[in-house]
Amino acid sequence: MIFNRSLKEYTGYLALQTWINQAVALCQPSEVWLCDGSEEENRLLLERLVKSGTLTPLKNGCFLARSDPSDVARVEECTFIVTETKEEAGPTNNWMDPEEMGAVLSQLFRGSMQGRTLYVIPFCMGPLSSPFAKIGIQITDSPYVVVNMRIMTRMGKDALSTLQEGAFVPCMHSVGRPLKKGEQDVPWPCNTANRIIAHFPATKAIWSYGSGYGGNALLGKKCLALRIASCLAREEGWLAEHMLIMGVTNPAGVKKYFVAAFPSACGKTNLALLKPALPGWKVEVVGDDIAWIHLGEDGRLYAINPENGFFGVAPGTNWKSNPYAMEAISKNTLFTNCALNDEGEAWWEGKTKEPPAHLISWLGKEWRPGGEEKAAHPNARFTAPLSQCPILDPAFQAPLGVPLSAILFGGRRSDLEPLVYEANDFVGGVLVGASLASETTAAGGGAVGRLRHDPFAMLPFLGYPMGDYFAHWLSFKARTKEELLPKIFAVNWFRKDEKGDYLWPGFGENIRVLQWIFERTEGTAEAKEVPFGHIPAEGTLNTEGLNLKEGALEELFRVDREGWLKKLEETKNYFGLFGKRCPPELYREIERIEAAFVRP
Ligand code: SAT
Ligand code: MN
Repeated sequence: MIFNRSLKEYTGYLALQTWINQAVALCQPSEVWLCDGSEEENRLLLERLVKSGTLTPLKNGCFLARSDPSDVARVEECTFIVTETKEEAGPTNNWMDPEEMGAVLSQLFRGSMQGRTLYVIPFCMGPLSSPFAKIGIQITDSPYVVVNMRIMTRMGKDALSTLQEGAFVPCMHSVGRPLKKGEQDVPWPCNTANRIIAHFPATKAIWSYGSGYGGNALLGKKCLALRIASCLAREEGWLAEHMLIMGVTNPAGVKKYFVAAFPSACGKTNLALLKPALPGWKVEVVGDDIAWIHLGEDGRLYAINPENGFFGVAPGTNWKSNPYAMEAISKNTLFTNCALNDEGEAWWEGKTKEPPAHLISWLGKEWRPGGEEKAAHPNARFTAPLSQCPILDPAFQAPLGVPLSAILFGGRRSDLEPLVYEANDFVGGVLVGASLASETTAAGGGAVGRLRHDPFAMLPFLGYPMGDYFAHWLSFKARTKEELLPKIFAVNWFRKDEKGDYLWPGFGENIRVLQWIFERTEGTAEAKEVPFGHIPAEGTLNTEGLNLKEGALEELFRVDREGWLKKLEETKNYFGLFGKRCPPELYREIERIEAAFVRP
């Protein structure tokens, strides 16, 4: 079985050739295409995709794809970690035994590419010259995947030439819809009844079947750069995180880098591309979704962005909420499941104040305002190169990454969680990450708006047991001096009043919160001690010129003792799921906070 080999066998060109031969024998495609990543190749593939009806050309070198209505998001219930024992996958992952999964996959992949082209995509996650970069080779029968991977990763000849004798992560993907001789293809082939996204931590292999959408199909992203990378990171002593990376420069010209973890579709792209509402402040982006974090020789943490593009949520993006994203997606961008306006542009809810009088919806249907149906799918996406972003950080290719001053954890919480607080210390910060909970969004494929635990925003993306992951985070404390580690903060832009209105304006005004965080890392901003950490001392959060509703600020920082004690109790219950693997330090930290609440 080719998915049960050890990683050593996936090393260098010879192994690549062998693997391709095996894939060809298994999937039986009618053609094999080794991707070089060139302009010319991209043009040919885009032409193919327009001809097959997958893509509609738009203005400025953009294209629109409409997926099958049943294939619109990651499918967490079909995502598996395949290990010898269920214990090794941990209680938060779907598990299957390697032999059983091997049998399922051999059957599904046998002949799965008949009548199609098998594309071989060499890609590099991370800057090509970075010692932390990882090479992946994706085999796919979806040309839509190829043109997306070309934007999202460093793809083609250059990635292949760095392979030489090095190891690669083998990523097998098929949409699972073989074509009979003469059979007409559909615009979005998929096989949603049989979707499986399988990860093999022991061999670092990825096998994905049946879906052509996003993280299910662009295997460099969540599959390699998070699930498999989290396993590599645990073995090699670093962190693979669901975090944006941003540079923040204050009016005095001092620059610091922050990373921030939020669950999918909670505004990471908006924060990473923030246009500060305060004069003199500057934000630059290194990445908007994933950070690979290593301990530097100087004892500080450094982050690289393994990706090369944005795969961002379109709905809600507009010239006011995110002008830099709008600029980045103004050309050479692939839109998926957006609507089409009469001018030949992509449209989505929130792009303009009023919807156009006429659109073709993401379902390909005539659409006029006033109806029930949305014009764009809530998880509609844009795929755009980082290089088109006007505020791309000059250090985004830095091989060793950028030094971190702060780590932010945030979720979508309408109550309890204050606008911002600083954790007590590093262990307290790890507790903030571990106890993160957020209201669910359309990105995960399940019900929307339900509060669920999402530790470190990694619940769908961790390749091994959660308790071990908490311990891995804590291990950094012993590996360096605590004062060299980034300070850890919790943020929440989503607090609502009893009428359901947001208490905080968010977007560009979030720079005010970043300013306080920035000044805390410099040791200049004052804070008030509360049981779970530090909130801004009165008057230290810059609210000048901000028209907050009366009482909003008090409410944003109100310490709800009962609510917190309940949350802590509930967090202990949740941690119980991880049994002995959950580090005792986290329970001790909870007890410390509880005791501080009880003290008069
Ligand atoms: O996983 S995707 O890449 O489709 C998007 C997300 O959930 O963050
Ligand atoms: Mn994400």
